[in-house]
This record gives sequence, structure tokens and C-alpha cells, in this order.
Amino acid sequence: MENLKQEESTGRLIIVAYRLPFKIIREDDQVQLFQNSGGLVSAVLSLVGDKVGSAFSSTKKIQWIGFSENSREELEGQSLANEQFEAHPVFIPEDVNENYYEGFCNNLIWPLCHYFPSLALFDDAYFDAYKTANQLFFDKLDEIIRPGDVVWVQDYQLMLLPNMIREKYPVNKVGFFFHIPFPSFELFRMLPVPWRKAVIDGILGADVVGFHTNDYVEYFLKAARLVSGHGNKLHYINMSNRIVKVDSFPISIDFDKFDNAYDDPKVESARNEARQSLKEKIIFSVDRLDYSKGIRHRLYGYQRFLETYPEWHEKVSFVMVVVPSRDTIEQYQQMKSDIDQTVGKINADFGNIYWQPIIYQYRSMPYHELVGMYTASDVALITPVRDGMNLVCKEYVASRKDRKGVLILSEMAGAAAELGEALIINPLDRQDIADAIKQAFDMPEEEQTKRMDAMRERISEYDVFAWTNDFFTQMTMLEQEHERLRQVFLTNKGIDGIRRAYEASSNRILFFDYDGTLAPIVPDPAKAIISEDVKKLILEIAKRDTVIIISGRDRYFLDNLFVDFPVHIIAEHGALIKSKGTGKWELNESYEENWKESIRPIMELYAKRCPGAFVEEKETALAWHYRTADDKEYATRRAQELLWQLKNYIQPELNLQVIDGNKVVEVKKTAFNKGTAARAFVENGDYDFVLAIGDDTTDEDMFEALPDTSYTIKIGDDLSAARNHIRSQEEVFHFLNFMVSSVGE
Ligand code: GDG
Repeated sequence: MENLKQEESTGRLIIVAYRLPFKIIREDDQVQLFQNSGGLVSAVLSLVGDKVGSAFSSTKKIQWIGFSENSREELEGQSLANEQFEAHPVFIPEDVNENYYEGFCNNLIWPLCHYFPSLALFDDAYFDAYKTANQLFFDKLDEIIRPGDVVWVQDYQLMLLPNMIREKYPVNKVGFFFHIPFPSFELFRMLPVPWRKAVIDGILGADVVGFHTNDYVEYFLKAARLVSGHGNKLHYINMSNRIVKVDSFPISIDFDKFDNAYDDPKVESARNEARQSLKEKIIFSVDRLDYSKGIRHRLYGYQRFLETYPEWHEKVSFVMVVVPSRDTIEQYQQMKSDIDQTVGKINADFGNIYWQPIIYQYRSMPYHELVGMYTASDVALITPVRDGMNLVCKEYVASRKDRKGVLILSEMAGAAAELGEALIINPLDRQDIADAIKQAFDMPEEEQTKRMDAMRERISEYDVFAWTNDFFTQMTMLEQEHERLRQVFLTNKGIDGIRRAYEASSNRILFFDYDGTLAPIVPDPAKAIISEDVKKLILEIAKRDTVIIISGRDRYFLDNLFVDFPVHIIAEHGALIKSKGTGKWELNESYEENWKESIRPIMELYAKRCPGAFVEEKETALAWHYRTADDKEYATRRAQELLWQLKNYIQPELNLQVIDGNKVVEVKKTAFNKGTAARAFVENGDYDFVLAIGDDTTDEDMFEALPDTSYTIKIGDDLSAARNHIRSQEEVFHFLNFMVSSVGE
């Protein structure tokens, strides 16, 4: 019974990917699943079973939802399971699949993400089909999902799915991984506005969003900001009631499988056969037929090599394997015939009856033959013009148990960020490829080994199992972060607890933010005035306790409001302080005025282009306000662009901070913030009761900086480091009034 309970409480892993990783074969009314040996399949398999150190371990079968080429009739009533997986086929009507998979996915997203905008086709029917198909995947998930299940959505075919899941199942954990390059914003913005917004919002339904490289992460973060207004703090996007982690997880391979294959007798004999029948030096490449793989560029580079270095004629064989893919599409047929012609021309121009410079195969290879070629070749020539990661280069390195061979790798492959010891080339530069081949042929064995060792070590340490584990560790860590930031709204009991603590203490300090805390947020910032009731209450509290008004406002505004109040005032986020009773403002000693000249013109330009927005110059900060803008939506977009530009423009040595405030973009010195200012006060007194209330992002510094025993209260339901929340600014008065009610004058 106990066991059963535990079983129920740990969820299952549900993978949703475009394709099911099985061939489903029906024979005599029996269905059999033939599992593909793809990387993702073995990676997720490592997560089941009670493995020590696994970030997600479940003893239950993995659920896999994916498109099936078999018809519904064929599979009706059959149990689709083997020992490790349960398969849940999604049936997509042919006309929908045509516009969805061939259309939106392969005719639009694929070329756009691989920097071929001229090949991108835009068709309204594509997007409609994309939505329909994502819904079909969701419907299938909806049938099987249970509380506690973790869903991992794969790739660009399913970008709307994470948010569909989030809306109906807010508690289930959802991960999303994008396997192809996420493009720079200039390309992404080619999508019509509603499409790009649907894509970004769809992906942001996940808890953890993964890409192969930091560049793709950065491009995605920029798109999220500019398209949907979601800013990020490092790798986190705060969606108010939850956070999303966006990070790079460079996919890898099963290193041991390729490493061990070296000694497999079938591989050994394939290797020997290749070495015996080919020339002295062997170059090898293998990829799917696709314009992103740079197959023609590779041929041109090889042609230039033969032109520039004739001494290598008759001594080299280039084995180029192209695996058939999408070749029913006209564009791919055209590409294939271009390749055929170029290969024919090179062989005719340079070859002779004893020597064929290129051995070209248009077919897929069995695994042992593939590894046989990896281990027989002196050079792997991998030249994509764009590739999310590229696994072939990692497989080549992992297969080289003999620690020999040279990898020539395009800088446009995601893998180039990890494999710095390869000879890195630009695939569009023919001479670069030619020279790299020459360098590889001349490279001494010790140098080959040195480079191979470094790459092999890296891949063996971060193999596909580490990749999966890393992703799931992030999911778990995010849960802890959510727990830390969880909104705990004050209940009557909680409020009473604070009242009692207040009553029982004798040396108290209280920090109050101004806008949104003591005064309501109103359209015109100049008119945000504190009510008489709150004023009276603050005055009463200030008579017996240390009270600090802590705000981002300038000192004139605050002076004017709190004239004659026995309080300390902190203005401009900690830059200026007026201590109680001194009547004198002091500038924070770390402030240096050396930066405004370079930032002001940028802000002014944005203000000019956005009617109603204006720049406020404070003594120690510059603020771009857009609460007063005529067109709020337009202004919000401009604000996001301004934020992005400022964050990229500002050099670290300027020590400036860009704040995405409440309808204001602000730049100030980093040397101080509400946190440093508040902490200085607390450390200078022996307080037995500390309370801070605020509503803004800048108040987070204060919540984080105060001692753990403090009462920190956030107004509203945005995630916060504060320990408690109250719902609205209007409740502040009632809360404070009740807190002090049992303490006399
Ligand atoms: C997408 C992204 C990203 C190929 N031909 C044969 C064969 N293969 C295997 C290779 C390798 C895989 O297929 C190809 O993987 P790539 O990563 O190189 O390329 P894509 O298919 O475009 O994959 C890519 C990847 O997703 C993962 O996130 O790296 O950037 O485009 O494993 O070995 N295997 C056998 N015979 C063949 O003829 N046995």
C-alpha cells in the first residue's frame, strides 16, 4: 500500500515530439513497436528506473506522444507499449499535415531559423494548420496527463503547446527544447505580428526553455522582450505569477556508444575495407539533404583545394554521403541535381581512370558502416551554413578512440561554440576550406591527438545523459526558486502575528516605499498624493518608531510631502538621504556624475519618437516615463526597445543599472539601491522589529537585503523576495492601522 502511494506521487515523464520514435508494424492483428536508436530516445531512457544521481527518476514507463504515419484504423484498439515506452499516436489529417508540417514548419520556420528568408513562404493556411495541429497534440496529452506528470515538449513543430498545457494544467511541470537555431530578431520579426506573439507566448508557457547555445538564448530573450514585453533578469523571465528559466543546454551524444563501437568487429572490418580501397588520405562527410548543411559550399571548398594544392592529386578520396530527405519537394530536388552536377564536374575535371576525387553516395548508411567511415577518415569535413548544433561532428570525435583524425567544422554550427580545437572555417570562404584541408593533412599526429583529447574529454563529460540531467536539474531548481518567491498572502492570523510582534517589541524600524504603497498609482506622477488618513497614521507611528520613506522620487517631491515629519527620507533609490531632524540632504558618497551625457540623448530620442513620453532628469538618475504616453501599446514596445538598447550599450565599467520600473525606464548608478540604503539603517541600530512594504521591482533589493527576521511585504501578486503579500495599495492603511492598534501613544 505504502509503495503504491509513493508510485502515485511521483509523476511520469511525457515526451511530446513531432514524431513517435517507433516504427509500428502490424502483423496478424498484432502490433509491434520497433524503437529507433535516436539520441533523444536513449537520453530520456536514462531518466527512468531508479538511477542514482538522476535529476528525474521514475519507475514508470515513459509516455511518448507523436505523429503516427499509421492510420487510426490500423492502430485502433491496440496497446502500443514496449518495456520502456507507451506510445500515444496523434493522427493528423493529410491536408492539415501538409500545411502544418510541410508548410508552416518546413517552408517557413525552418528557412527563417536557418537564415534563408528568401526561401520562407508565408501563407495564412499554414498558421491555421499549425494551430490545429498543436491542438491535436494537446488533445492527446489532455487524455493521458495526470497530476505530477512532467511534460517535455520538443522543437519548432510544437511551439504553441507549452502554453496550451499551462492554461489547463498550471501545476504540471513543462519543459521545452528548441533543436534548431533561434534566429536574430531581424529575421524573427518577419513573422506577422500575431504569429510571432503566439510563438513567443506559446513557448513561454514552459517552466524551462532550452536552446543549444548562448546566442540562441540571447536572441530568444530579445524576441520575448520586444514581442511580448517580458523582460529578463539574467536567465529568468518573470511572468508575474511564475518565472521561466531560459538557458543553453548544448545537446550531445552517447559518447560511450561511439567510443566502444571502435572495437566492434563489424566496424573494424568496415574501417579496414575503406582504408584498403580508398586513397592515402580520406575525407568524410555525412548529412541529410538540406540547404542548411552547406553541401555545395563543401564541394566548392574541395574543388579549390584541388586547384590550389595539386600535389595532393591522386592521393585523396572524399567520401560524401548525403542522406535522402524531403526530396519530394521541388526545391530539394533542384538542390540534389545541383549537387549531382557539381560532383560530376569535379570528378571529370580532376579525376582520371585511376582516381575519383569524390565518392558520392545518395543513401543512408547502416550504423557500423557510418562508424567505420568515421574511424577510417583522416578528416571530417562539416560545413553547414547554419546548424542548431550538429551531432555528426560530435559523433566523429567520440568514435576516435585512436585519438587521431582532424575535425574541420563550420563556425555556423552550434557545436563550434564547444569544439574550439577543431579547425574552424567559414563555409562561404572556399579558400578557408581549402587551406584547412591542407593544414589537416599536414598536421602531425601529436597535434591531432592533443586536439582530439581535449574535444573527447569535453564530450564525454557532457554527453547526452548529462544534457538530459542538466535540463531536469534546472526544472527542479526552478521549483525551489518558485518556492522561495511563492506569494503568501497575509491572512488575518498572519496580520495578527505581526501585530503581536509589533506590540512586544520596543525598538522598531519601518520602511515605506511611496508610489503604489503609501500613495496610489495614478496616470500623472505629479498627482500621486498620500491620503490624509495614511499621513496621520505615518505621523503617529513616526512618533514612537524609526520610520523611513524610501523612494525612487527626487528629493524636492518628497521634501514637499513630508515636510515637518519626524522621518528619515531616502530619495532616488538610495542616492540621497535626509536624516530625521537634520533638515539636510546628503549625497551617497559613492555617487559619481560622469555618465548622464551619454545616456540622455538616447532617452531624448526615444521620447521624441513617442508622443506623451518624457525624460525626467533627477540628481543621480535619468528616467524615461511613458505612463503619460498617448498610445500605451506603442509606448510599451518602444520602452522594451529602449531597455534592450541601453542594456547592450552600457559598458560594465560605467557601473550603471537599467531598471524596468512601473511604466518607467530608469538608469542609475549601481553603487547603491534601496537594499544598500535600508541595510545601512538596520545595521546602525539595535532593532527588534523590522518591517518593509513596497510594490515595485526596486523594492526587491530592499526585501533581499533586510535580515531574515524582518517582516517584508509586497503589494500585489507578482513573484517577490518578500515573505508576505497584501493584495492592493488600499489595504496598506488597514493593515498598518490594525498593526499599531494595541500600542498606545
Ligand atoms: C537537428 C538540428 C541538431 C545521419 N545520416 C545517417 C545517420 N545520421 C545521424 C547522425 C546524427 C543525426 O543523424 C544527424 O544529426 P544532426 O545534428 O547532424 O542534424 P539534424 O538531423 O539536422 O538535427 C541539429 C539536432 O537536431 C539535435 O538537436 O544538432 O542542428 O538540425 O546522429 O549520425 N545515421 C546512420 N546512417 C546515416 O546514414 N546510422
